[in-house]
Amino acid sequence: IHGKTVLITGGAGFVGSHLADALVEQNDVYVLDNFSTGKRSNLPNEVTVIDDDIRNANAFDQCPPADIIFHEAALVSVPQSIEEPERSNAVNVTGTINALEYARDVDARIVLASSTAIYGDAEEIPTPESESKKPSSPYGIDKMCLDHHARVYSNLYDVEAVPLRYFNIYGPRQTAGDYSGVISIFLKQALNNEPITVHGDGSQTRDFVHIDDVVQANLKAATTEHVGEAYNVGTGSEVSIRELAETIRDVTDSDSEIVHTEGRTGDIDRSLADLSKARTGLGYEPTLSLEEGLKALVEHK
Ligand code: UD2
Repeated sequence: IHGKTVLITGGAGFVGSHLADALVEQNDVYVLDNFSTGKRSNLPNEVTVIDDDIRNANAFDQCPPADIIFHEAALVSVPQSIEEPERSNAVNVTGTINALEYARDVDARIVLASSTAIYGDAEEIPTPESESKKPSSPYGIDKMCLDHHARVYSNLYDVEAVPLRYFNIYGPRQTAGDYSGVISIFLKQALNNEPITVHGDGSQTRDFVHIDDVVQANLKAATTEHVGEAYNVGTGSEVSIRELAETIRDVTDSDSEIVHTEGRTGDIDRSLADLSKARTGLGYEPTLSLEEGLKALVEHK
């Protein structure tokens, strides 16, 4: 993509700021972020920042008509959505409708951050996009709404919407807090020689995809002819959380012990992407295995 006006919601966050990096040299990039979790230090200097909230529809009017929108702003934590379902709905659903309305107003393409959480405990593994949607958390319900709204906006209003169903993303700038992704938490624990906290027996699996591959999928979704369709973005490999804890302890040479805490409610048991549709519809191909991605991440620290 070059010579475009690009709006990134959540552009100061983990995924959004990597997209900003990839786009800023050849495009006019606007970032809409309320800095609730995003950081200014994540952003390249050349972007224009709109410090506002996606729940406020007027926030979008501060951006000149965009050609492409990447809608990454979200409340990303499953446990937080269980504690604050109303807030999760406001940010993840109302905020998405505002983004879609803006796309409709200015006739922009919109790529949206959907999630594999919409499948809940899937019957088919690896899971194709046609899997039934039985989310097991408010977060999953909200992302299911995002995914359906994108399809319906495409059908009803000809908005070129492309939801990407992210599996578990990791990489630099993912912060380690109570509501963060497990890899950032385990890495912090391992590097500090603190106990690594596996929830439950650790047999639950995830398909961990490196941020560079997520950026690749977004750039392809920005130009694909196959719009109004959702695509899985993962690697097609799964690892158990127990195994992940051991691998992270190894790659960091840590003395941490691995402890098991109570299982998390609303937690999904197995998660693994079928990438057939992403390969044909987007030309997406993951480039980093978990081992490679983890090594790069540890070297980066
Ligand atoms: C992640 C994303 C979510 C969504 C989804 C798609 C985050 C914060 N959440 O949800 O936005 O896209 O992936 O699959 O990025 N765990 C531990 N110990 C810990 C923390 C977590 O064992 O200290 C376990 C947890 O119980 C779960 C797994 O690790 O089984 C992954 O948890 P998570 O919160 O990183 O991600 P998930 O899959 O709930």
